[in-house]
Amino acid sequence: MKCEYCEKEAVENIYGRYYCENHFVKYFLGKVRSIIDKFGINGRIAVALSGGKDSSACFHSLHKLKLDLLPFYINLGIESYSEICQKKAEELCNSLGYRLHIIDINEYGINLADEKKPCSVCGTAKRYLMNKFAYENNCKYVATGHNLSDVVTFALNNFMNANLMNFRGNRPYLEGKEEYKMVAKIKPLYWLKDKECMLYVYINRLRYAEEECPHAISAPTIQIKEWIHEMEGKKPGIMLNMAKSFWRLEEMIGSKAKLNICRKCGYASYSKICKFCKIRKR
Ligand code: Q46
Ligand code: ZN
Ligand code: ZN
Repeated sequence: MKCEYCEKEAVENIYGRYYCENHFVKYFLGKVRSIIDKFGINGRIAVALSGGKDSSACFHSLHKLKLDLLPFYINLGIESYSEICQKKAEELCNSLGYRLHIIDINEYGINLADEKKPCSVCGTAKRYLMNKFAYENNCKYVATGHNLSDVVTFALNNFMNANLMNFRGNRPYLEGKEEYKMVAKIKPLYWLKDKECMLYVYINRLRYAEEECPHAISAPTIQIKEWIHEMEGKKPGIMLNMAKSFWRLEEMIGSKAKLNICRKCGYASYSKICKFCKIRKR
């Protein structure tokens, strides 16, 4: 099949349109640009690198769009996995001319191997440390590599568990709150599926870790993601519509939770002591 926009062979079919490598990359960057423009992103962005394909695609696309970036990596101290991922993130940064900033979770007294629910602790620690790093380094935003598949999976998982309190954070842009030391969050890959991120890293020959976190096997979201991809295969566009619906729902629900300042660390918290400080105390 030929590309819709030139004579070259197509490599991808997106919602019924065929794209060659060049035009696919243009499509991809156009989707990232649409998020940047819609929310008027202008200023330094701390980019969270995990060593995986999505954050690598996120960082590379923002670099291509010539934004002001500060890449960082959170070493979770998970056996050899964390070391491999750090190495890949460092290689990617070196190849693009950046220095990677490293944050070591063990320095905060957290050891995921000792935790009964490592993913829950890991999620809290990552959110906290990302924001702290961005805030302390005068960044206006934190960018993460969450893509369309992740956003829909996350929202569906909460929906299926009647967890409407956590039914937030699905939007591509979450405003910051200076008085709570909260930096704005952006998801530049919001409109792009897993498979498209994979194709982007492949075409651009980006370095990324193919290894999975050993704790990922027990995550219930893996099955949900497989299921939505199967549905998407049968009915292309269904994921896009779900993301739009969840976005609207989130706006309608709003957030009634009252924000405080953690008495221990001075960052935002929904109780007197933030979740991160509670984990550290434990
Ligand atoms: S939450 Fe769980 Fe992931 Fe953390 S412990 Fe590994 S699988 S890395 S996104
Ligand atoms: Zn083309
Ligand atoms: Zn705290």
